[in-house]
Amino acid sequence: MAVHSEAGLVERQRNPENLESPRRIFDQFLTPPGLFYVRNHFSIPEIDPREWRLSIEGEVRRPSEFDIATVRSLPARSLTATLECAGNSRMFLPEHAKGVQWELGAVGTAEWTGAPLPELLERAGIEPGASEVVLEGFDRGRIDAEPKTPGDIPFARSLPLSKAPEVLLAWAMNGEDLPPRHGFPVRAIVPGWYGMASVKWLRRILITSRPFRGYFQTFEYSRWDELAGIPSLVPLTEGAVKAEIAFPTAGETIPRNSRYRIHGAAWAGESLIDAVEISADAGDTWRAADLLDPPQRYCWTRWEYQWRVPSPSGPTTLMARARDVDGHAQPWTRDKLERNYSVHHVLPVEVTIA
Ligand SMILES: Nc1nc2c(c(=O)[nH]1)N[C@H]1C(S)=C(S)[C@@H](COP(=O)(O)O)O[C@H]1N2
Ligand SMILES: [Mo]
Repeated sequence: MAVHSEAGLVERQRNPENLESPRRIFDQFLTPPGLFYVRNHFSIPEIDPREWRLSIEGEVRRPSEFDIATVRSLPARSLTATLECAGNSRMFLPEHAKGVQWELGAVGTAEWTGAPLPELLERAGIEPGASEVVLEGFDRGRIDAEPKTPGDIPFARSLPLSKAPEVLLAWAMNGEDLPPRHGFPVRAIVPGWYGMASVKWLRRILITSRPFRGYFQTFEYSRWDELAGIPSLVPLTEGAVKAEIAFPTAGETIPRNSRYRIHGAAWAGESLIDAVEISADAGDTWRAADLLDPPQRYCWTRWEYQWRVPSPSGPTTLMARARDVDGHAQPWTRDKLERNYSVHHVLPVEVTIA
């Protein structure tokens, strides 16, 4: 496993470039762009900002094109949001699951600045009966594994028009121009949803009155849902409630009779974290962790727990579990309906007291 020397990102795949954040990102509320995980399905497109245009078409009264100066001149808003890849933590599944083998660092938090999506939608004028917004990126490629794509396809995802008021067309990340890897010059930020919805390198916004059935909406980034007892595939949308233990790491040796700061972060999709609890005995007893960041919509909350490490030596299983203010808690077991995505059940971290 190679480490990206300048930034400290862990390379999970070279081409396309897929990079995981190191555990020290959990020390800061905002993740520096140079340490923010990178999830690409195709090569990063080279975009000349002077040539770049974003079009809006489909079920609109005024199909239009926007250049970068126009997008940046629209009323701007800043939004702090955590992005988590739906494949995050896949490495911890007991059975190998297909896809990039992320540990716990396909997640990060940034302050995004840009134009609210409704600003563009209002200028284009949505036709009555329209229901979805398809976001298309500039990056394209062919998928050779079954089901093979019919030649090159773009990365594209849709969302219902009802989600549009929360969506940002972002051109800055933590106050600076978006880096090329994170979607320069403009990307979507769909807060509270898994990362796949936040399409980078935006090229086109298509308004439709039919559900979009693209590759990354059906074959990938979908889950099984029970439709009157019949499993049917539905696109992934909102993220699930989840806590991650950043430290200690699995296999660590911890001095007996010591104090150890167990810490990490928790997030809850469109909801708010209510509590994080820690178990140092494989789930028999639980104690409340301290929340270090006030719970804020769309953002992670970092937490810590001062563990009084007992005196008997031996292996110990640590666990964290979070719940949100709407009563959702992390499940104890893995749900098969989730396919190879949304790993958010309670995960053990095995350490040794010595
Ligand atoms: N155009 C485009 N947008 C994309 C992707 C992509 O491959 N192409 N990957 C998606 C996925 S799966 C995730 S998790 C996020 C990751 O954003 P980041 O690379 O800025 O962390 O971007 C999303 N947007
Ligand atoms: Mo993702």
